[in-house]
Amino acid sequence: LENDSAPLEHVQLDVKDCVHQEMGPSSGSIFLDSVPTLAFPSISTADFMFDLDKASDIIVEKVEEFVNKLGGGRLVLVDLSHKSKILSLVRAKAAQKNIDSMKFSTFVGDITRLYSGGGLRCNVIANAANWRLKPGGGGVNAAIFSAAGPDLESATKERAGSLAPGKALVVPLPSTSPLSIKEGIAHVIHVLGPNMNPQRPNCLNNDYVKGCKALREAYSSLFEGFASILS
Ligand code: AR6
Repeated sequence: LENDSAPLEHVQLDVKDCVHQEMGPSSGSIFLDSVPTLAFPSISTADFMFDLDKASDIIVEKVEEFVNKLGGGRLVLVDLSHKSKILSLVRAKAAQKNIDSMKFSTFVGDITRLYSGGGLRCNVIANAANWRLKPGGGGVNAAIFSAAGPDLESATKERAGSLAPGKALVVPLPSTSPLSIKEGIAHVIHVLGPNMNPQRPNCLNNDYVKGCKALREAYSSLFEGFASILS
């Protein structure tokens, strides 16, 4: 599952158990086709300027808490670049805690092209949303709304008009959406993380007591949302 060029100790697959080792859109990948998988970006750590070291602690803590409550479900943290600091931090900390790499791993790629661009099958993706649940604004939010087309905006609107920090909203993606057709995504889970960027609404002004609490809540809401889809 791991496609990063960094050391593979955390994500080493047991090759003898793998039918395919290569990943690509046409090869069908290893165990991926039937395993419910949530791909999620690191919430709050880019536009919202949350401290990466603190965020990586929280991601690993929450993954560890939920990974065994998800039955067969898997979690994959995604970022765009092989140089992603948050991916390196999380990989190192997950390895230290011996988190099962079949249940949690990291992946470098565009979250809107995981299957077509990277051969990774995910049926659920998370979005680092804004409080209005609106398209645009840059980052992963703009990418997901743009790739999903107007279907995502209308399906989101039907369920909620806004989101509070720390909360998540599960939205079933209409099968007419290009993200469903091309990538096999059935649900998008919007998550609003805490904001440390003074240029954005509800800035916490570096209050990391509040911020860490809200980020923990955000990941709990996200993983509970994924669990609710599985059950
Ligand atoms: N695929 C995978 N990961 C991505 C992609 C992508 N296409 N695009 C960005 N990332 P951010 P935030 C990574 O800024 O900090 C928006 O304007 C990125 O490298 O999208 O929670 C919303 O409207 C980083 O690791 O989210 C909100 O107002 C992670 O996704 C605000 O930004 C999150 O970066 C939310 O800010």
